[in-house]
Amino acid sequence: MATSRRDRLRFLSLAALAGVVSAAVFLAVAELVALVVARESSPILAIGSFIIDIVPQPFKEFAIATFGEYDKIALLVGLGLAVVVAAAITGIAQFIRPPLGVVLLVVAGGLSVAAIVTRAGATPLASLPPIAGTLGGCVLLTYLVARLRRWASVSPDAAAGDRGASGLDRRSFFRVTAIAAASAVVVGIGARLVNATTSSIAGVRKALNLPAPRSTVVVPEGAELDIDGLSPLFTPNADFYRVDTALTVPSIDPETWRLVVDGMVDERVELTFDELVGMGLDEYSITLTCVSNEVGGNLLGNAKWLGVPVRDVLKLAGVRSGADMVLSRSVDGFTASTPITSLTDDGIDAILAVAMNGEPLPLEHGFPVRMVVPGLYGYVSATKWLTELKVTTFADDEAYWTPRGYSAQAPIKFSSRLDTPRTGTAVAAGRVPIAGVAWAQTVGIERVEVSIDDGEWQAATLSSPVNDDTWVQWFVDWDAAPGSHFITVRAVNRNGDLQIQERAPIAPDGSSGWQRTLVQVK
Ligand SMILES: Nc1nc2c(c(=O)[nH]1)N[C@H]1C(S)=C(S)[C@@H](COP(=O)(O)O)O[C@H]1N2
Ligand SMILES: [Mo]
Repeated sequence: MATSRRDRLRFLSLAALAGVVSAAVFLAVAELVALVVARESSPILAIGSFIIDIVPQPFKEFAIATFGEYDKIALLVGLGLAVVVAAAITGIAQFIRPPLGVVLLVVAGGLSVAAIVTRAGATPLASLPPIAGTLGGCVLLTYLVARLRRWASVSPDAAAGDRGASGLDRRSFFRVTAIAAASAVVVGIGARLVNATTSSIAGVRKALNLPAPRSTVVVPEGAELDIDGLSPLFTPNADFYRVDTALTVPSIDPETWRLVVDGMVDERVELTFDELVGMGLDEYSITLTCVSNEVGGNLLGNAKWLGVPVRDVLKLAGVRSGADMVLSRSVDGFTASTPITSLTDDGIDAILAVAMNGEPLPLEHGFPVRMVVPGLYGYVSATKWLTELKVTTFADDEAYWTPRGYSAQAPIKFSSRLDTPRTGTAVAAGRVPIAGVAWAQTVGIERVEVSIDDGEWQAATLSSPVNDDTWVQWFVDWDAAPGSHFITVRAVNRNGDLQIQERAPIAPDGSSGWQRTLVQVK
């Protein structure tokens, strides 16, 4: 074995390199095999999804709060770094004590098989890619580290000699490492790209022709105020918040999409996309809200949705008595538990939506079909990439977030938000509009009130409401004097209830409290 510390360090680094290249081969082989036998089971994505499902709730909230929209990219980067470090350790282990590295690689392979086959909708074939990857990685690791060890034992002064047995081992180590690394990169990236482009649903979505709607949303005069910094009445799709557990956006072809209605029904029903939209499309304006929205937060938006009432679809199947919940399921396994009354009540526009603000649903917002239910937080109602409606009971079934610290039922706590002026951007003294939005889906907003520096509550002017399911905009004209000021806002709904003042965290059923904002006036 190499004796000098420098030599030892050199060989350990090369062993780490062998480990990293073997891991790259593992992933490339797995991606290649996945391309042939199981498109949806890319090991790295499956492991990422597995991690999303098992990480504790506070950590997930931290990730969303810290990285926002980029939480999944952050996860992938973190995962990538962890894989590199683990792979380097595997190489070193194999060098110091063979076959320890191979054992570690087999354990990693076993864990990926477990992560993949436990995914919702995984086929038995899905275990092939990580098994093939493990085999490829093990063969390469064994070969490379064997060369390295021979080279190290024959020639303590490793780098010097290019002749004899050690020179041979040295050359074959580098040659095989380089070839393996290059092919892993080419094959791995190639397979991923082919997989991504051949399943390109973006093009299908673009070409999709929806039947003309029977009705469109009527926007009354004065529904939209023209104030700088105020949220637009309809949130553009590109700006619409996105919250889901999907690491990669599911690609679903409307041609092969089916909606199954089963469970406590008279007759199981299966609908194609054409059958669903053939039932007749109407347009609805509904404000969607996430339970993770903090007081003053951005996790809500308003859109015009084109869809079919859920009650019409349930009628086709016939709901049996005793059912009190519909468990809606996404193709990726996510589920939401919605009280059946919210879906069958003639006065509530719960819909299966196929379009958002005049275009087919964007892929990230649930293409081709999602649920939208006025008055309920998204996690208990707004299932994207919808595939099944199971009529059931709260006693018998549980949705994705229920065992993860959130209530099985969660009506939206009505609330108000200040959009402008903002904390941190000083405004000039004089006439300053204070403006924002307020929402009380299914009930409607009666009044919004503003208090400056804890003084008298003054009524804000409201925009003309589109309907009770849509937020309203509000504003107050303020004669701002230089200095710092506190602005507090609260709403009253059409039942005459005052917005809850007491602060509550987002778990288990949504935040509450009046937003109080500090603004600087120059
Ligand atoms: N398939 C699926 N649907 C889902 C979710 C999810 O994680 N997976 N998240 C829900 C939550 S928590 C919210 S708030 C809304 C958000 O919808 P959006 O991303 O279109 O704004 O989708 C809901 N539908
Ligand atoms: Mo949510």
